[in-house]
Amino acid sequence: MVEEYGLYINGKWAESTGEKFFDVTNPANGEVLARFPSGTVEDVHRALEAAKEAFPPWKRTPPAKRGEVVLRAAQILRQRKDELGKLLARENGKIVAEARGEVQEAIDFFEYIAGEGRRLLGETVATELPDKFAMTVRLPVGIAGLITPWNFPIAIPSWKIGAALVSGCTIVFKPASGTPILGARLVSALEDAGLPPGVLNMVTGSGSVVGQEIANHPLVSVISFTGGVDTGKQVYSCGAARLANVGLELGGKNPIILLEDADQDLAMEGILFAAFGTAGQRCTACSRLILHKKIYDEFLDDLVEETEALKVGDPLDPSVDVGPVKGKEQEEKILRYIEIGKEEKAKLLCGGHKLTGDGYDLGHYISPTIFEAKPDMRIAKEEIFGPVLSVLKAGSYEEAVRIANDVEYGLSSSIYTKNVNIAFRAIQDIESGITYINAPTIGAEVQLPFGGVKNTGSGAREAGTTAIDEFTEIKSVYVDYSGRLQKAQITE
Ligand code: UN1
Repeated sequence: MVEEYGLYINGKWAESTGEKFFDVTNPANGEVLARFPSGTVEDVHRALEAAKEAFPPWKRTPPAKRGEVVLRAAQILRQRKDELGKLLARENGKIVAEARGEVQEAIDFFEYIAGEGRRLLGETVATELPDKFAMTVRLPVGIAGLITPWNFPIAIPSWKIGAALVSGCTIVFKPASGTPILGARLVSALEDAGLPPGVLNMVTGSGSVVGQEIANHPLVSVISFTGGVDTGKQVYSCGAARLANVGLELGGKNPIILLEDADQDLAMEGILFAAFGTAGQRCTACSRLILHKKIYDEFLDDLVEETEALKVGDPLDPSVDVGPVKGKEQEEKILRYIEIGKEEKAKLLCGGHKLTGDGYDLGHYISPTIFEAKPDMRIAKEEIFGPVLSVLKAGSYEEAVRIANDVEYGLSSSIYTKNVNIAFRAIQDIESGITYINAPTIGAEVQLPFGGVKNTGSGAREAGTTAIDEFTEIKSVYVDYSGRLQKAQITE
C-alpha cells in the first residue's frame, strides 16, 4: 500500500500549495512505498511564518522542559524501533541490522541531548574590576533550516533536530527526497511527545526549490546541511550573503591504514564492515585501504576472497551482508566510477558490475568491488559513495600517512597497529575529524563530536558535547554591583 504523507506545518499535516507529488521507492525491488508533496516556495514561507510565531515562547521554555519533550520522543521511538527499522531498510536499502542500529542512533542522540537541557553550560569568568561579575549564557540562534541526506534518514535528522530543539531554536526541516518517510516518522514521534505547534515544521520537495528557499531566506539564522560537497558550497554561499551561521557535513574519502604488525583477522573484519557495510554509502565508509608492502600480497588475496563471499541481496533477509545502493542515480554514478577506474588502469580484483538475475533485476545491486589503485587516480581521490574500495601500497608508516592525507576530504580515518607509539602519532598526523585505532572508520557514537576537516565541512561539530554550539549564540554578560562607573582598562 502506498502511504500518502503531507507537509507538517504549525502542528498539522498539511497539503502543499502546489499540485505536484513525488514517489519514494524501495531500492531493493522498485516497490513504491509512499507519496509526498513537492513543496513550493510558498510552503517554505508558511513553515517559516509558523517557526517565527513559535520562536518567542519556545525560547522562553526552560531548556530542561525542551529536553523533556525530546526525551519523550526518544521513548516513543524506542517503542517503534522494530517497525521503524524495517521501514528504514525498505526506504533506504541498508540491511535490517544496520537500519535498526540507525534507529537506535536517533534514540541515543535524543536521550543524550535531552540531558543537555539540564546543562546548556555557560562560564563564569573573573573580571579585572572589583564588585563586578562576568559570565556567559547561551541563547538560541533563531530559526534553524535543516537539510538532511538520504543515507541516514533518521539519525542525521535526529542530530540536527534534537540539538536545535534543546537549544531553543524553531525549525524548518527538509528531508532528502529519496528517504523522507523516516524523517516524517521522526516528526510524528516529536508531535506525539507533545512538541508545541510551529516549533518543528517539515517541507518535503526538491533541493532546487525547497532547499534553495530555506538556504536563502533571511528568516533562517542558522542552516545545517549534510550532503555532497558541491551543494554544500552553494549552501555556504547562500548563508554567506546574509552572514547566517552555516554548519556543513560533506564528503569523505576515509582511509584505513594497515601496518605490518597489526592483528590481521581483526582488521579484515573491520575493513569488510567499513567498506561494504551500508553498501559503502556512509560519509564515514572506508574507501581506501592503505596496506603495508610487507603484508600486501597475502592480505589482499584474503580480502578479495572474503569480499567475494559477501552475500548481496534483500536488506530484510537477515543472512544478507550488503543491500542495494539507493537508486538509479546512485547506481549510475558508482558504475561510472568503476569505468573511470578501469580507464585509469587500476586493476579490478573483484566485483565491478551491477548484479542481475533472480532477486536483483528490480533493484539496484552492485557487487562489492576492489581495485588496486595508485594514490593519484580519481577513484582513490574522489568520493564514490558506494561499495568500491581502492587498495594502495605503502612502504612505511610515513608514506601511509602521506597517502592518507593527500585528498581533499578529512572525515574519518583508521589505523591498525599494535605499536602504541605509532598509534598515538597517528592521532596527531592523520588529517581527519575522527580517528579510530584498531577499529573501522564507521560507527561513531553520539556522545562524541562528529565532523571533519578540509572539504569535509565547516562550522561547529554535530553530536557530542559540541552539538549545541551550532544552534546557540554565546552572550557575554557583565554585572557591575559597585554602584559607580568603573572603566575597564582605564580605572586603576
Ligand atoms: C554519515 O554517514 O553521514 O559513524 C553518518 C557512522 C554513523 C554515522 C554516519 N554513526 O558511521
